[in-house]
Amino acid sequence: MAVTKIIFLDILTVLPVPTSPNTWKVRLTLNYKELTYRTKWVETTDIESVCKSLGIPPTSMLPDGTPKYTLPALIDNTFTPPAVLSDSNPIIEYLERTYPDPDSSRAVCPPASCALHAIFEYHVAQPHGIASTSVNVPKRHLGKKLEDIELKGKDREEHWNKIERAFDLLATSMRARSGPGELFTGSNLSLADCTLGGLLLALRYDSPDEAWMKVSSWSNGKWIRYMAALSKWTAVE
Ligand SMILES: N[C@@H](CCC(=O)N[C@@H](CS)C(=O)NCC(=O)O)C(=O)O
Repeated sequence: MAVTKIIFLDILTVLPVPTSPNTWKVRLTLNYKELTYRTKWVETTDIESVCKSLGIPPTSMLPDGTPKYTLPALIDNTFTPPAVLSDSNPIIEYLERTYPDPDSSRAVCPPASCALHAIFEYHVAQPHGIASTSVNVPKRHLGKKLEDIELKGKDREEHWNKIERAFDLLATSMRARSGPGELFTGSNLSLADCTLGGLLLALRYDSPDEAWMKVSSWSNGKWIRYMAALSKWTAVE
């Protein structure tokens, strides 16, 4: 039996599916590229020790100056020495560089799209962007307890209205593209889809009764169609 050379590190949850937007982002890419990989599931409390033991670099610094370790991470043993990476965007760029699709129109992040993708990332993926939308997601980004940040009553309603407007704006921008397909560039996956798709998958599994219920009722069903288009690449082995 062939040895699986790519090890993908994802966060173990109590659910049978991952709920991290950033790990989903990379999983979507691995699946889209049809790469063979094995998931190493890591408990949240073990991320630092596992990363350190495997030589995976930290992705940022904590306020006290100590290194912060996060997932996703990936080890590719196809090469000697193996490629050892952390941080979703560098991992996706590595996969793109190392395993390009022979059909260049299937590229996830073509070099010409880098600047646009960086802007998208800034407005959508970072803690101040749409990613701060779900009342559940910020606890991961900001390291705060849910009960300390949870909005209530009118504030919560207003927050959801703001998010709905942001999603409507995205849906309107996506309608401006002619041609078939529900994704940002049509039917193929782009980095923007990995980012937004990762966020929506996390919302759907993490908050099915509130966040996903709301999002799926917005923008004339756009986000239901969007998720259906992504479903080809959401398998979790
Ligand atoms: N910039 C990193 C951020 C990754 C990140 O924040 N991962 C979260 C899960 S979505 C994590 O590992 N959190 C663990 C922790 O904060 O202890 C990326 O894009 O991969």
